[in-house]
Amino acid sequence: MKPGFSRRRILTGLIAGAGSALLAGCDRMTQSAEFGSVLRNTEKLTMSGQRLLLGRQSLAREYSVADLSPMFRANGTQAPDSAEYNRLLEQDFVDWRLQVDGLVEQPLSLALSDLKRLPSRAQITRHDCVEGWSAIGQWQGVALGRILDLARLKPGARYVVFHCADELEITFDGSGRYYESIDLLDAYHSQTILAYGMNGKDLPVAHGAPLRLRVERQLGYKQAKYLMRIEVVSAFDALWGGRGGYWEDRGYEWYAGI
Ligand SMILES: Nc1nc2c(c(=O)[nH]1)N[C@H]1C(S)=C(S)[C@@H](COP(=O)(O)O)O[C@H]1N2
Ligand SMILES: [Mo]
Repeated sequence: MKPGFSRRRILTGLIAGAGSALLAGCDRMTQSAEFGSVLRNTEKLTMSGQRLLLGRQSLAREYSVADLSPMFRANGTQAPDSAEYNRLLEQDFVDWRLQVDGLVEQPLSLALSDLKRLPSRAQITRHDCVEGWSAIGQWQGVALGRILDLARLKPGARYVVFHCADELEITFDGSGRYYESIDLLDAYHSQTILAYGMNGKDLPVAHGAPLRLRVERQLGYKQAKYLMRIEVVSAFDALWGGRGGYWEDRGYEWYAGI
């Protein structure tokens, strides 16, 4: 018996229990070439299961101002120590640009003021770190989907990679560069934003200034801070450790659903 068999049965059970709208989505999924490999991996089963049960675009819970945590801990890098980042910070990020490239028709180079001119969204959500702490904060920014639409995805686009300014501990791959990636479903989720504001102020350095990702249905390490470049790719195995993120390359799961 192939190892995927029992998982397949579980998933079949999920499909049988789901409504007809979900079934339409499942049918499309079954037809896709990747379906077999999706089933081979428990982590991806979690992803499929979450999306089948909760719906592909279900929202993370949003809170009210009264729920804001009085103290929102900063974690990981709290100030990138590169000369380049410090120069940008000293000038209040006027020279900072977000590069958008890869599998796009129109590569972009966006100033913070460009991003702030676009329609924005504010959301109060709970951040859950894998280390076991949570905090509720308000985030304001522009929908990632809007930026991708401006850049116009090319056929073959599947993942969005976030390249950050900071380096953590340099290990096996000769780099400690922080990076992350998400798929297009999460990229176009309505709560997935590039945030330049936190709790009504500019995003503080400790929390990722000038721009960070908020992808609300996943754990803290997916919320890449200090964004410099967004790259659209068809696969991420050629990047750094090949697993799609700094912590993923060090053993954490790529899909960190909560
Ligand atoms: N660039 C970068 N992004 C990062 C990290 C980091 O070290 N560098 N740490 C991650 C982790 S593990 C968590 S829990 C959150 C912490 O976000 P906060 O500092 O705003 O609390 O950022 C995530 N994004
Ligand atoms: Mo974390």
